[in-house]
Amino acid sequence: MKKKFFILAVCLFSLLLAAGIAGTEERINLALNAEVKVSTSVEAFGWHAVYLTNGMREFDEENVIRGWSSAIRYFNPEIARENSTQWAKIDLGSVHTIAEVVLCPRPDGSAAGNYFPIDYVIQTAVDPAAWEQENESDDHWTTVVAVTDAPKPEDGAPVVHTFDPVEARYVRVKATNLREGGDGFVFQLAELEVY
Ligand SMILES: [Ca+2]
Repeated sequence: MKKKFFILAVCLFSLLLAAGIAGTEERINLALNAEVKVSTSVEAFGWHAVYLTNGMREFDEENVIRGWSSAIRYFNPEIARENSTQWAKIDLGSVHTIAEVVLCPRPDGSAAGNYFPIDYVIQTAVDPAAWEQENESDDHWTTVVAVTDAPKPEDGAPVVHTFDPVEARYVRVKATNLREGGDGFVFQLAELEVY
């Protein structure tokens, strides 16, 4: 009886140890539920700025939770009919050392990858002035990733950007060349993650 108890205890301990090791390997998305500010936003049809950091890379079953979309032709033809600069920035809440930003395009069927930008930069900042600033200016921001001629991610798979570790509280994705579609020149992301 004592032996059985001992074996049981060893098994239980091993399980806890394994769970502990698995737990330490789990990466934490620092952007999860982070506050979001954007250049323009649809705020309808399942596209809301807050969905950029809601932890969902996929749309929900009813398509009412999608992600963030900049202005579309239906609501703002004066913006969407021309190629423009559109951005989203998030507040991590405190300064963290980060080295990776994941951009998740829309993942839905034949629309997967639509409105993923062609030219864009990923920028970081620690100065609250970067957060308060309402325009697209690069003041207060440091560019850590610059992409030109990005292919359309047809499979809707997340696009991972790694860079040398940097101290950051704020992260901005600024697109300077948008992909055109039926809704005009638009920037859409299902999710933004930071590690
Ligand atoms: Ca999302």
